[in-house]
Amino acid sequence: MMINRNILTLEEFRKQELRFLSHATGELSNLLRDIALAAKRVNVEVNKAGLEDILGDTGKTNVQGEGVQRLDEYANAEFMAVLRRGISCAGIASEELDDFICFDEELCNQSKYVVVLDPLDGSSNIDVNISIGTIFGIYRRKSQKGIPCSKEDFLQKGENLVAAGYIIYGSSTMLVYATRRGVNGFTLDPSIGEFTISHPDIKCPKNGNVYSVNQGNYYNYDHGVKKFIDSCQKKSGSDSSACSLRYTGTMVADMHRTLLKGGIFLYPATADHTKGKLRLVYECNPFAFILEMAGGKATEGENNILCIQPESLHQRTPFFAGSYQMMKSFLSD
Ligand code: AHM
Ligand code: MG
Repeated sequence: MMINRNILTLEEFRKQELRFLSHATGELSNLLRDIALAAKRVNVEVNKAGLEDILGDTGKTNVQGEGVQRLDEYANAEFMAVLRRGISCAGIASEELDDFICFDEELCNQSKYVVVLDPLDGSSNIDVNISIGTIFGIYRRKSQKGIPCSKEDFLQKGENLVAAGYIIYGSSTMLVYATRRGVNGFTLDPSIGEFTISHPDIKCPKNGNVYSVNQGNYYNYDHGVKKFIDSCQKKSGSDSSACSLRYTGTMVADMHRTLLKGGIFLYPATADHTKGKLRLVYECNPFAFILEMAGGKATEGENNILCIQPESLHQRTPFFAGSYQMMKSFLSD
C-alpha cells in the first residue's frame, strides 16, 4: 500500500492557515500542538492497556460521584502537565477536577486562553477495548491577561468558543478540531508520530439514517423523545429510508460517526435525571460547536446548546445533535 508522504502534519497545516490570519499571534496553534502532544502520550498508554497495569478502577469517585478509572486519572494528569508546561493556556477545567485549576505562573498568566476538557470520555469502555476519546474546548479569557485566570473564564456560553475538538482513540487515532474557519480531521501516522491531515473541511451530511441513543432508557424518556425514536423505528423494514440504531456508550465515538456519516445522537433527560447525564461545559458545548461549524445542529431540546449560560462547571444538560434535516424533524416532533 502506498502512503502519501506529501500530506501536511497538524503543525504544517496550522502554519499555512496562519498565513491567512494577519492578526494571529500563533498562540492558538501552540495550544493545539500541546493538546496533540498530550493526546499522543495518552494514546501510547491506551494502546498498552491490558499489557501494563493501568486498567481498572482507582477506587476513588470524582466530584460527580462517578468511579474514576486509572486511565482517567492518567489522562487528566498528562493534559494538565503538558498544558501547564506549554505556557499557551492560563488554566483548565476538567471532568476529573472538582474546581478549575489556574496555572498561576508568570508565563501562563500571560496567555489569553483557557481550556475545558473531558480527558478520557467513555471510561466505562476502557476495559473492553471500545473506542474512547478526549474532548476539549478553548475560550479566550474574560479576565485580563497578566493576572491569574478566574471562574468566569470557564463559565462562558458555548457560542464564545474560539476552537473545540476531540481525539478518538479508535481503530486509528484521530484529532478533529473546529474553528470558525471550519472543521478538519487529522489521523495519527504512527510511523512518524504526527497527526496528519486526512479529513479536510469536514461537513456533516445534511441527512442521515442512523440514530444513536441509550434505548434501554426508552420508558423513562418524555413523550416527544419516545415519539421521535418510534418514528426512526417505523421507517425500518421495507422502507428504503430505514434508520439503524448505533450506540457505543462513548460520546466521542458516537458523535464522530454522526459527524462523518450523518445521523442523530440523543442523550435525553429521564424522569430520574431531569438534566440528563452529559456535561454542558466540556462535553456538549465542544460538540455543539463542532457540529455547527460542520453544518449540523445541536440543542438541549428547544434551545441552542451554545446559547446556554453555564452556572457551574459540572452542570448537566440533555443533548441532541446531528444532521441538519434529522434535527429539524426531531425538533418538529
Ligand atoms: P464519562 O465522561 O464518564 O465517560 O461519561 C460520559 C459517557 C458518554 O461518553 C456517553 O455518551 C455516555 O456517558 C453513556 O452513558 P450511558 O451508559 O448512560 O448510556
Ligand atoms: Mg465524558
